[in-house]
Amino acid sequence: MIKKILIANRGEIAVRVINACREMSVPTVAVYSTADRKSLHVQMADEAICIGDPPPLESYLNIDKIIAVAKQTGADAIHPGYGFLAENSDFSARCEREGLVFIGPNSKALRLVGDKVASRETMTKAKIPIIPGMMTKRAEMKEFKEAAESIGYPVMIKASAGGGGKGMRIIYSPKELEKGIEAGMREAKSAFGDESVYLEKYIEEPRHVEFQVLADNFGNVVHLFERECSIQRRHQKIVEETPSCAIDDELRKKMGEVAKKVIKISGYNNAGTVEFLLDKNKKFYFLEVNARIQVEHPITELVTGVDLVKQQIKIASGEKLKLKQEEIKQRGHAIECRIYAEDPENNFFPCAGKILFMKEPAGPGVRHDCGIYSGFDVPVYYDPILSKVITWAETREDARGRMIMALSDYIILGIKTTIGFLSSVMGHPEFAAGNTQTNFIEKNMSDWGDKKKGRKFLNEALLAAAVSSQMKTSEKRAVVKEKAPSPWLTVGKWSIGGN
Ligand code: MV4
Repeated sequence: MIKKILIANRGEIAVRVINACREMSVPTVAVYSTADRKSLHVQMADEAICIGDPPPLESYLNIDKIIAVAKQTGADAIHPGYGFLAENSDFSARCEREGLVFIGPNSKALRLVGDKVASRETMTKAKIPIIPGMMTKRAEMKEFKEAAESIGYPVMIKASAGGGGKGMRIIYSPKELEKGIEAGMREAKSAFGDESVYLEKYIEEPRHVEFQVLADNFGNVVHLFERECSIQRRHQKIVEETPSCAIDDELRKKMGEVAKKVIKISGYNNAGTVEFLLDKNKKFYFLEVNARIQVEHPITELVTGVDLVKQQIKIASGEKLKLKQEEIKQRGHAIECRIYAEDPENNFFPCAGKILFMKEPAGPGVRHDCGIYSGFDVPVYYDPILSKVITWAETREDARGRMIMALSDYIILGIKTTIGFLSSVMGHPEFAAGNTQTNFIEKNMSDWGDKKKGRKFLNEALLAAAVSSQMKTSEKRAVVKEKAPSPWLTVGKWSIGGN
């Protein structure tokens, strides 16, 4: 069994992982940058070590430093969360060499699934359906032209080392191709350090349906059904739900089996997500494997009752999967809304700053995975995700109703957030009807900012004033580390008399 876990991440996912460790009585080590001294994950972990300056390369991406802290604190395992080092095969390999357990897939599988063209080749051999397109990278311009003709326009340029939509572009006609390829290669080089690009048939108005899988170190693989993540903005998911309205039980079964096969032939272990695109005719294509715990994992946890982070830790400890495919069922419906520190009235511009007041949503069927608190200063250096609201109910309509309530109860003052925008998405008749193709935001929400502009949120200003004095006493305690839990640690800063 793992004795102590270092969490190589920050924010809500670090908090989520620490909570799983606490439930399993595994001690935790938080690492943090100087911008995160007062972060929630630092307060919650049993130990916390500062690893450097705010820029990610000097802290959360600093492999040498993180390995050194693991050794120094006696942590024998590292959970990478999502982002940062989560899908870095060099980091996974380094942990393997140093005798540390990387709570994620082995480095070989990680390398394979990180190379889109290589994995397309592997999948073709195994008769996994993939989007028609090129099977080689590093082609000459002439070969790109021939490939585009045989695939048929429009085509899509993708980076082999890419994923999550970075570096993609659509090409509608032969005259755009050459410039597109050149630009795509430049972009891929600067984003991934690898200029390899390839062409695929462009699928119009697809839906994004992904399957959660768990694989132990003994070849046992189960899937935990799908998540639909079609509502995205510039390749950033903002709403996810399960089950998907777009697939029936027959298709669900087929895609689940294909997902497991993808995992088996990749030699993949631990938790993973197999992404598919679903076209208008309900034909599905394998897209990529996301080799990490994902932001949207809670919706799967709510409908299946399986704690995915605990499963990750058990698998990494060398336990066999106890879950049987027949026993995993979807019950009810879950929706997740991601709360970002962004201004939806100003093109989703990131908004760092101090949170003057926060009231968390709560109630039956409401889960709040959160990395912030009243008084916390959101740093500018990292992904602006603050928290996630996840609701569960027996039906989609009731889960949507609970989400609308939860979002209206949720107050964050001091910085701009996407809460109001998400409320509008939840209330939109097209969302209510389940019309969640990937162009949902452009099609239905593009005038949202204009509608809201000029409105004065007087209530917010009044609330801010009212709570600002209270803030002085409700500031979170400094980091205090004691072995035994004590009520004095939870009361916050206080004093007798005066202010
Ligand atoms: C595509 C596509 C259309 N045709 N590939 C975006 C994320 C990345 N994992 C793959 N993506 C897409 N790949 C082909 N051949 C359209 C998208 C896409 C998309 C996919 C899922 C959810 C939202 C999306 C938004 C824009 C484009």
